[in-house]
Amino acid sequence: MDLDYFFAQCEEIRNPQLRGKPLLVCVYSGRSEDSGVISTANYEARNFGVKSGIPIITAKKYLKKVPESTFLPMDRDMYSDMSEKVMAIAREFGDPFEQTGLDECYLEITRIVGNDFEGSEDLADSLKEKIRKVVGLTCSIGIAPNKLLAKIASDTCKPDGLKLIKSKDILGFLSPLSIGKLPGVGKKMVPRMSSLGVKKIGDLLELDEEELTRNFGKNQALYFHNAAHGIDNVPVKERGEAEQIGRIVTLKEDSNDIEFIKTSLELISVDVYERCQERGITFRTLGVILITNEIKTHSRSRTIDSRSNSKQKILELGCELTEIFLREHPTTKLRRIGIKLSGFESADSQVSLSQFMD
Ligand code: TTP
Ligand code: MG
Repeated sequence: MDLDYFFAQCEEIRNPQLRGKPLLVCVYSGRSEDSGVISTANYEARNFGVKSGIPIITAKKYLKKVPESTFLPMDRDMYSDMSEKVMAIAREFGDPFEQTGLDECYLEITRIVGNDFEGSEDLADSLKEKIRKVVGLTCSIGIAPNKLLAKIASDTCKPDGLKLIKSKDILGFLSPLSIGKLPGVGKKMVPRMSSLGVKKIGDLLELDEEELTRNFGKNQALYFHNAAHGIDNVPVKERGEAEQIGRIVTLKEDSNDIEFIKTSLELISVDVYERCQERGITFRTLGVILITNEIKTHSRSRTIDSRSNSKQKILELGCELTEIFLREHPTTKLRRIGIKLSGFESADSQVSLSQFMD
């Protein structure tokens, strides 16, 4: 998931009058009035050739004939705030979840939708819709068998796009793309690739490993060779304290009967509880993931006042959130259900804190 023209879109949300005309977020260096570079620009400005990284003076030249263009200084605090809200939503949709920048993250959804991509587009649509409704931002999502392909897919469907690449379509999708679309092939690398006859990603398939190694060294050669084949085995990894523990199961049959669903929730509660126990941690936030018989994915979460690691508490909260959802959707039946814990702290630190307070 990658947010569209992120900093500029944040500014459009703060001041909707800026929509529909070129808007540029600038990093002013302060040396003279217009010295500095463009951080990002909305699509209206991009239509005039404006790109991240070009001098502000150049952008002004491109937009000479568009006096209604707006140039704004960066407001990183606001963008970080928006980013946090988006990521709090996104992490409910993947397990594991990995944030890799202010405006991008990866979600492992295999355990949620299964191996066959069934329901993956609905899941992505729900995520897009929730981010748009709650925060107001549009984003683009690529769904693929690995992170490399998902990233390229999201880049090719911008803005407000959704692109699914199934295993059988990998080479057909990758080969015609220009080589610059491959992560790691920057401005300097493009002419080097070109001198080897590589203009498209597919052209890489024509070079043998020896030739690649001679030109790029062993590590990069291996990366290019694999990437051109759509191979990437780097897993989605939780980062730092943002880790979460979760488990999703399929109900024996589709149901909206809380007593029936509770038997599955009991099973999951024990599992996540034991994993917390093993690691000696307590949680503050519990979320449920609810996948309906129409393969629509919903999530609900609750942050509790005091930390917990009680089996009873997990089950209780899980049931409560599920019941609230079922009341809101009286005709919906659930097919799969999951629980996710986050906001961890080690149980030890709590003990020592309470001792200290005594
Ligand atoms: P990107 O996701 O690369 O760009 P974007 O979100 O503006 O546009 P797109 O719709 O193509 O995704 O980067 C995210 C933010 O990082 C961007 O809004 C501003 C900042 N940024 C810079 O400050 N300088 C840069 O050169 C780039 C590429 C991004
Ligand atoms: Mg972006």
